[in-house]
Amino acid sequence: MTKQSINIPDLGHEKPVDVIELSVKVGDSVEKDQVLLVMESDKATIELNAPFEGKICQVFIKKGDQVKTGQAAFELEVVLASQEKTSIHTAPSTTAPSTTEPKPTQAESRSPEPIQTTNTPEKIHLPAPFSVPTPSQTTSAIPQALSASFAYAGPAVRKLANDLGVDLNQLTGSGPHQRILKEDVHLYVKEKMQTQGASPTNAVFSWPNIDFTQWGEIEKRSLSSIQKTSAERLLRNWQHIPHVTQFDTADITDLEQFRKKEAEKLTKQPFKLTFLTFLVKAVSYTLKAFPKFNASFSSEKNELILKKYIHIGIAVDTPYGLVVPVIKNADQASLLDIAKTLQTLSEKARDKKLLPDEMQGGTFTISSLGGIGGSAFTPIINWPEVAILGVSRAELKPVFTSEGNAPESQWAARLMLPLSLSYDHRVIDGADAARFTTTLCANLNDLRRCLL
Ligand code: CAO
Repeated sequence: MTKQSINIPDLGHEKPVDVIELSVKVGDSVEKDQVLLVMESDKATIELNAPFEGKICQVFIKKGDQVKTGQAAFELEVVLASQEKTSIHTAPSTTAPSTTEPKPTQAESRSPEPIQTTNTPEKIHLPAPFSVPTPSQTTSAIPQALSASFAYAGPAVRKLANDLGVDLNQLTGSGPHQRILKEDVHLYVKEKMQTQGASPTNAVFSWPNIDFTQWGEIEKRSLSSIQKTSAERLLRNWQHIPHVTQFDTADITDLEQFRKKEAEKLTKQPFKLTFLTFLVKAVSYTLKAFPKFNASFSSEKNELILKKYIHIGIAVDTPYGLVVPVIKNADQASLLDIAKTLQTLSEKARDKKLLPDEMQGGTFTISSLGGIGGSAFTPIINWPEVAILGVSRAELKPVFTSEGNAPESQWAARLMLPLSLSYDHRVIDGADAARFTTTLCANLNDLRRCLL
């Protein structure tokens, strides 16, 4: 036995490449030509194959590492018979093996030099002894010895599997000698999607890597931890809750006049009486009449959990991402208390000072983009809640009305507030949603109804 270092082969350039698959571990027995690892440059997938039959005694790199030409990758304890059989000397060579090469004993007596082996489809010129087996060689050379840890597949199939996030060891190939084909990968993904559905936890799909620099200059920005958490939750909620969005428009002309008048009296206070305050009140009151919207749904037990408390979550836009502090028992709070709490929570949110308890226990969320603009949007439900209200910018609109003191119907300029209610259609019917928004609009139109 002789120990042999196996290095990353000449990649043809100085740039590091990613190790996308490590097919062996310390102690594994490997066949000659067995794939030890797969690297991926921006242009090609490159395999590093075992130059001899043997046992892996050291692994110097791991999946995800970036490696360069000449870097030590493995140490292999070469099986002597393998060297005898193939008569391959241990130094890199560009010439074909010769039967007159020194005998293994002689090879052993040399100071072993690192071997650079590879199987590169595109760029790298291989020393003949270590080249890719031809299909006929493959027939005999890819044997039963292939263990579960080694998936037998070509570079193109490995690249496809990597792009789709598929572990090739989970597949049985339908090609000759169980070689995994592209069709096998596609079939596997299709079956997974059908049996498990797509979800963050059982995803078999990942977006292919694209090098955008090929079209121009770019800048990379990492997501904040808040953004990462929101991204995961939004994806989960969007995928697993059947959303429908009901749109409606509330006439808030009178309410806004009242708000402005009252807000002027409070200018010396450390908080603002914003329109959102009134909305929280109106929503809380409406939820009392529509308990299904103030609930959670257990799909496992097929039951609706109706909550006797009303805690309103408010989506707050911060430089670090979206957070949702909660106004507890909003139905019982006065308008001034709601205004103060809103102010405190949104300041804390922007200063990253919210406590976990201040972001938990919400029963219904309001996402207000009205201060920014827009006419409608489709908010994503904030699980475990079953509905969320999106609020867009109020606008003066001509409305045909017969209400008020007008002797007969006429056009009037009214301040109209667009509302977008997304709800979980498993537990809320469209008719319920239309009733909810109609009632909410009526309550906003005349907030005195909330005193009843
Ligand atoms: N129509 C017209 N004007 C509105 C309005 C509406 N629907 N809502 C608010 N405004 C006005 C306010 O009256 C205020 O005007 P003044 O400065 O003249 O008084 C101005 O817009 C700014 O309001 P605001 O945004 O500071 O206060 P707010 O109480 O309306 O909202 C908060 C507070 C925390 C909800 C808001 O700052 C925020 O972060 N909104 C973004 C929420 C978000 O990102 N949602 C998306 C979630 S999904 O990605």
